[in-house]
Amino acid sequence: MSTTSAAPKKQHSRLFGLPKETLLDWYDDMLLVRRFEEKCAQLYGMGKIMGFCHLYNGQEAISTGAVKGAITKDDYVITAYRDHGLAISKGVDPKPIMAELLGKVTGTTRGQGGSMHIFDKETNFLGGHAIVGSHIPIAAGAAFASKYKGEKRVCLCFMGDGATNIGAFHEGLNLAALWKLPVVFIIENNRYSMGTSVRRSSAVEELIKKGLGYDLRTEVIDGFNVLEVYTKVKAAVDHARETYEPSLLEIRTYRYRGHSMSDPIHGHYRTKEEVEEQKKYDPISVFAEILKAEKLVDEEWLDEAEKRIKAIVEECVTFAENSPEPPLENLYDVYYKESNGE
Ligand SMILES: Cc1ncc(C[n+]2csc(CCOP(=O)(O)OP(=O)(O)O)c2C)c(N)n1
Ligand SMILES: [Mg+2]
Repeated sequence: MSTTSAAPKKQHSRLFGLPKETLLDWYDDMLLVRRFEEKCAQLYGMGKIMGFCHLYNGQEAISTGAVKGAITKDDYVITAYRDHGLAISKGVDPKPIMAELLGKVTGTTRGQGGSMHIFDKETNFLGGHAIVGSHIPIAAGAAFASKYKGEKRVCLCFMGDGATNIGAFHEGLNLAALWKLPVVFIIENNRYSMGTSVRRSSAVEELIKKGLGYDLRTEVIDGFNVLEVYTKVKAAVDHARETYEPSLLEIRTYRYRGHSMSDPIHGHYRTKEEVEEQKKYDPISVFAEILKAEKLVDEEWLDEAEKRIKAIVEECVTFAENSPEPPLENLYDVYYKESNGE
């Protein structure tokens, strides 16, 4: 045995041995999602983004920990209409996302899908679905395809708390459990579906209990801590890859903005104080504090990160604003694809 072996590297136990570059990359990703959404709110106010637009502010630890952290490019991600953050964390170029929001031909769906329908074949981002719960059986289908072809791809299926009250949720979970499909169902429990709290809409408040009816592997996760999201989602993904067995995860989170851009931030269903109280657990600040405590970053680095991310968001806006609108003859192009019989 060598007596001159290098001294062991300092282990950051609360950082799960993750390399510094990875952690800083995750910080950038969370910040990009936050600043991208803030810019969307601004552009919406200026009338440059129109129609439905649901922002992800407050939920960034989920997209970064689960999508950027716990899966690979080959894995699938599918979600509902609150989709910008998950798309960015999946590696979809944010410039075409912004162009899609502005209805430009360079957008991810050639400007004809809008905010709720971000798709990207290249990164296996399967959308962007406006009908609550409709994508859950589609997730089971994507996982079925993976298993049928003998691939090892896992599908991460995100949904809101409200979606767990929809019939398609139960159909999707049942088939995934019955056929042992490699899908991880993730409830982003932000406590409200539009203006209705979980208590007023679900027979069980602990949504995770809904997995017991299908004998699913279940786990509750703190959605304010990106590291916890990463480790627990990764465990479910590894399990799905090895055994083809699905899981149901409930990530407890909070949305800072109104349900969509046309809704008030608190309205009558929650108080301003509640929103302010929840902001004390802001996932980006929580992560910044961890990184600082571990001496991986300082205030100067954090300021630089702000500048770096601001420049990326500005590039997205310039790209989108300088892009043309879709020509009229494209009108039916993106909706149907002729089958070649395969
Ligand atoms: C089948 C269906 N019913 C109703 C709606 C209207 N709707 C749009 S979003 C929404 C709330 C869903 O809340 P949740 O699943 O918790 O997701 P969140 O918005 O909190 O991310 C409703 C009822 C819809 N789009 N589809
Ligand atoms: Mg909700």
